[in-house]
Amino acid sequence: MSKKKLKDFFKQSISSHIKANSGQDVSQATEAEVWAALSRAIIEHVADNWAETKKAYDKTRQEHYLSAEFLVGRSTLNNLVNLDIYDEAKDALKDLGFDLTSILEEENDAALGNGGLGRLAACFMDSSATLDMPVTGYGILYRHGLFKQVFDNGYQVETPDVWMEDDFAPVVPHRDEKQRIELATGDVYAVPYDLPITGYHTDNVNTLRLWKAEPLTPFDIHDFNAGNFQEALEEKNQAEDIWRVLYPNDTTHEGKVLRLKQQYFFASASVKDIIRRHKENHGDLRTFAEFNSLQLNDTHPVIAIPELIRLFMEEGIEFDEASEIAKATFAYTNHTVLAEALEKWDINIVKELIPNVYSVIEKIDAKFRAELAEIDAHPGKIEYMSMIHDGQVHMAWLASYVSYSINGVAQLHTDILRKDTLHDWEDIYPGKINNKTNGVTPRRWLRNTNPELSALITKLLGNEDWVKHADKLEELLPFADDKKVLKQFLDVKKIKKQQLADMVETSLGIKVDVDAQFDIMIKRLHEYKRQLLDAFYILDLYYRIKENPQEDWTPRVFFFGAKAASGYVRAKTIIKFINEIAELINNDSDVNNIIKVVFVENYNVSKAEVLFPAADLSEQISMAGKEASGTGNMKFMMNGALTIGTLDGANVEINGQVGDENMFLFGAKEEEIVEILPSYDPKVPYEKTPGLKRVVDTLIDGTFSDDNQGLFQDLYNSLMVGDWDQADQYYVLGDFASYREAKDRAAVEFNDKETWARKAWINISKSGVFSSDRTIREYVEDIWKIEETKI
Ligand code: 8GP
Repeated sequence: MSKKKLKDFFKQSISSHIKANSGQDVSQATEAEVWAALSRAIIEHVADNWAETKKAYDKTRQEHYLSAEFLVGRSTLNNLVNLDIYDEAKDALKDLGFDLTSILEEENDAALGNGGLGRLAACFMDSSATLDMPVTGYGILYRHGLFKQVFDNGYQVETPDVWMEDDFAPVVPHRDEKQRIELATGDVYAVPYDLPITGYHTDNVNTLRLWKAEPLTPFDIHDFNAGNFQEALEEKNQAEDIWRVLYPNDTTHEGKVLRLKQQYFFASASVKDIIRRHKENHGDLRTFAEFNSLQLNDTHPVIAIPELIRLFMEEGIEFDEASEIAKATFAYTNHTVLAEALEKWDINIVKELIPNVYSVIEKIDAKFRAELAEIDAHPGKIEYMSMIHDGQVHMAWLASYVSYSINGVAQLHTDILRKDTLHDWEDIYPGKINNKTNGVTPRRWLRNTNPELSALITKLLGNEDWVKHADKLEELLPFADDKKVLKQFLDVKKIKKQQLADMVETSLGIKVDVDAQFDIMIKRLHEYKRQLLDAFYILDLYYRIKENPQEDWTPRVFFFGAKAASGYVRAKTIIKFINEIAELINNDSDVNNIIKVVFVENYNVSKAEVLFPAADLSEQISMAGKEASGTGNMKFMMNGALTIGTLDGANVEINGQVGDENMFLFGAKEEEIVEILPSYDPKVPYEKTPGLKRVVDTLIDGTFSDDNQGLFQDLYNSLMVGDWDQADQYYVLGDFASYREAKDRAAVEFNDKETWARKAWINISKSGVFSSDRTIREYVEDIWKIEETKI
């Protein structure tokens, strides 16, 4: 289509969508209505290709990516750039009297995820579409996402995230493909809503299929007519609870049941949908594994395994054959070695909610035990590894047994899975565990969030090929010695810092100096990630500045963004502690012209898109061995920030790319931690490290107030009281001295702008390997065995 035709198409389409939806002329429309109409126009624009892509994929072997989370964020800008129709849409809107940039601001983040695992799934969708790979995502359309975080007197308060009203314009329902889901508490329908996933400069349009639960009958008319209005709606409310929020608090029994219900709901709906498509296209169920592979993104969708077997048995296939098909179908990704994240369900909960599925799990368990007995495995080992023991169903073990592939998400993490978390599986099934180091999409995380840097890169490389072939970024390396280029890079960085500064001033009323070093820590709040280590550093720096105001301090702004799980009290206490420190520092005129602390409220994808490009220093400071990979570390690197980090997760691989001299490494290594912890006494660093005692004591000496709730005392105790496996489990005090040295050095080095820019530039040049296109190619070749299917 010519440019002119495209523009006319958008004008016409947007106007008629507005008319159809509101009965009004476009000139009367609100910006939100225009955004919705633009979303529908994009769907109209891709509709034929989308249908054709589905048809093409149904003829071939395909991958189905099951995930409880897809942290998509906004889609519109991404779609306009991918489809190469940005300018035409912009001109069309201009003619209609609207400004595209402000229309795009109307889009709420699709809040369908929580953290790394969810954002990874979204990057994988983008890369699969871009590479024309037959991959479909399956998840839940959470009505209110995770939660919206607000700060009240520095405390995190969770409120519902009203990100979608009754309707969300970018998704399309397919009521004709709804599935009935069998639950002991009452059956429900799963209705699919499809989000088109466009790829960069390709005609293929992939699908993210999100399920919504509906009651079988909208309300009970007899109850209603009898005046029992509450009862009349009970079934409807129960169904709506299923898709109400992501990760409902599971500290109560009801919460646990609801979580399992959600998992079964979307796993069952997805498996039924995949079986339906297979039957329609290939007829014979016995060829299922030839044409389909299902990737289980962590343990949340693992209940799909017994469900698939159960459905095959309903179709007349014997258990043994059905389970062999399952073994050739499923692959499992592990995202964490933290014990609490390897899900287990009380047998009674599973038995009561999905009895028919439970009896299949029992069969799988018996088969596994028999297979292990056959090879003379030690009985104790069999007991430990079996899916059902200790009154619980062990989802990670179920996944590890049945899946044909188990993968970790960075080399170090995979090594730990092999030697530790899953070492029994490694012994019995050597070769099953493999590594797929994570990646991030350079479309969203560089091209679209940092158009200024992208323009510079494109100018230097002569074309935009790098957006699809990120390895080409390496050709930027020679410019590391080009002073003019480094100057241009610093100019871009300043623009991005100004944009963040503006956002912070508007939303929080805090003014920050864009010449200061922007030091940013954005990720979920967890003790192992050690936001507390950063907080202690900042507080110690504050006291040092107070004592020595005349010293030549580098101006710095410390940014945080993090949500804590609603039931994770200690994580919430750390948020309060950081907010207290921010209050103290930002209001102290002795220091607030040198340092400031900004805790960005309700950190989400859209805010991340402003934060990553503005960073000078990227905080990746988890206790070694705990962070499976990290993906924020890659986004920072791509945008020219230097990493301060431990040798953990993918930091190890970043270090492999840029070398020690282009990042700030500190802290105990994983193999050292293993040695140190058994005899570790946190009181030693507490007493010996200059400045440390003073900052740790602020938790109990009244410097800060938690309104007498004992929260800070508990945090203090977690560091200082108990044996080695209790006190300071995450080695915060142990690594403090080394962290302080590294961070002080990063502050001093920042003053040499050109050397700093050179290092940042090397980071950008070396970041290509962390494109999720590379990761997806590895999944495709080693696990999925699917082929490029271009329409
Ligand atoms: C995260 C890991 O913590 C992170 O290191 C990794 O980069 C990311 O997964 C993608 O692989 N893990 C999770 O998000 C996670 O375990 N979430 C569960 C709580 C749901």
